[in-house]
Amino acid sequence: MLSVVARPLGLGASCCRGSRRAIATVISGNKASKLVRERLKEEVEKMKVQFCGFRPSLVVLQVCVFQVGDRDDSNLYISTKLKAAAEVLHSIMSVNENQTVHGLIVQLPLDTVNHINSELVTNAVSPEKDVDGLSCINAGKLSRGDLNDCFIPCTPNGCLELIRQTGVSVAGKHAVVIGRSKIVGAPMHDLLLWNHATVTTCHSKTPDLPEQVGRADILVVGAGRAEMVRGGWVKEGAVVIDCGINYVPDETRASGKRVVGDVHYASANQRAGFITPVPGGVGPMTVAMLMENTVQSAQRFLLRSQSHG
Ligand code: NAP
Ligand code: L37
Repeated sequence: MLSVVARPLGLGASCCRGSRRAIATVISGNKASKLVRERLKEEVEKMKVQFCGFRPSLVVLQVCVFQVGDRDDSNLYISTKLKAAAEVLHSIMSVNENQTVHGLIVQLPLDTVNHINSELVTNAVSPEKDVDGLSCINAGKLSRGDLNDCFIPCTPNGCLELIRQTGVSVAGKHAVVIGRSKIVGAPMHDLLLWNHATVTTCHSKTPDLPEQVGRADILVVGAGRAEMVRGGWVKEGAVVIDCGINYVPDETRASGKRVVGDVHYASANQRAGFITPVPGGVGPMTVAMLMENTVQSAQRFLLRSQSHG
C-alpha cells in the first residue's frame, strides 16, 4: 500500500513524545485522492477496451424549484409544492430507467422553499445506482454489516481510507464519532463498528463531549461547528479525522473568508498522532469515493448484463 502521510517539513521521524511534544503526522487527502483517481482511470480504461467504448456515467441532480409568485394562498402553495415533488420524483425515475447511467446522486439539502421530503427523494433512487449510499436499502445493509453488498456513503468511506493510510488498525480500538447525520456521522459509526472498533457516537445532546473525545484512539468529527474540538480534549497519539467544512470571516483574504474544520487544528496537531487538514483532507477524498462508487456501480452493471446473456 502506498503511504500518503507526510511529516511537515523540518520535522523528522525522530520527533519523540518527551519534554517537547511531537507534531502530528498530516494525512493528505489531496495525495490519497490522487492515487484513487489514478487507479480508477486505469480501471475505466480497461472497461473501455474490453467493452467497446463503455464508460461509467454519473448524474448529479440539483433540486432548485422557485415558488411562483408570493400570493399567500395555501391552495397555490400546496399545488406548487406537490408539482415540485412530482417533478423531482419523475426525474429520478427516468434516470433509474436509463441504462446508460450507473450512478445518481441528489444533492442535499433539497430546495428549502418547498420543503420536499428528502427521505422520499433519497429512497426513490434505485439502490443499484445510489452511489451516495443514502437510500434505506444501502443504509440498512451498512448498519447490519453487509459491507460488500452496498454503496457506502462517500464521506465516511473516504474517512476510513484515510485512517487506513496511517497504518493504525481499527480493530479493537475505541473510536468516537461526533455527529449522527445520515450522510456523515451515522454511516461512519456503522463503518467503524463493522471494522471492529468499539464506537461511541456523540451529538448535540451529549453532555460530556470533551471527556468522550479524550477516550478516542480514532476520532471522526462531522458536526458543522467551526473549530469546536479543542486540542486539549484529544488523546495523545490519536488519529483525528476532520470532516468539517466551515467558512469563517477572514479580512486578509480577497474572498473575505476562509475554510476551517470542526477541529481546532493548531492545538489538535500538538496532541494527535495523525490529523487531516482542512482544506485538503476529507473533502477531496469524498469526491474520489464518489468516483470509486460510480466505477463500482458500472462494474456491477456489466456483470449483471453479462449474466443476463
Ligand atoms: P448535520 O446534518 O448538520 O449534522 C451535524 C451533526 O453534528 C448532528 O448529528 C448534530 O447533532 C451534531 N452536532 C451539532 N453540534 C454539535 C455539538 N455542539 N456537539 C456535538 N454534536 C453536535 O451536518 P452534516 O451534513 O453531517 O455535516 C457535518 C460537517 O461535515 C459540516 O461541516 C459539513 O459541511 C461537513 N461535510 C463535509 C463533507 C466533506 O466531503 N468534507 C461532506 C459532507 C459534510 P444532533 O443530531 O443532535 O442535531
Ligand atoms: N457526495 N457530498 C455528497 N453528496 C451530498 O448530497 N451534500 C452532499 C455532499 N456534501 C459535501 O459537502 N461534499 C463535499 C465534497 C467536496 C468537498 C467538500 C464537501 C471538497 O472538495 N472540499 C475541498 C475544498 C474546500 C474549500 O476550500 O472550499 C477541501 O479541500 O476540503
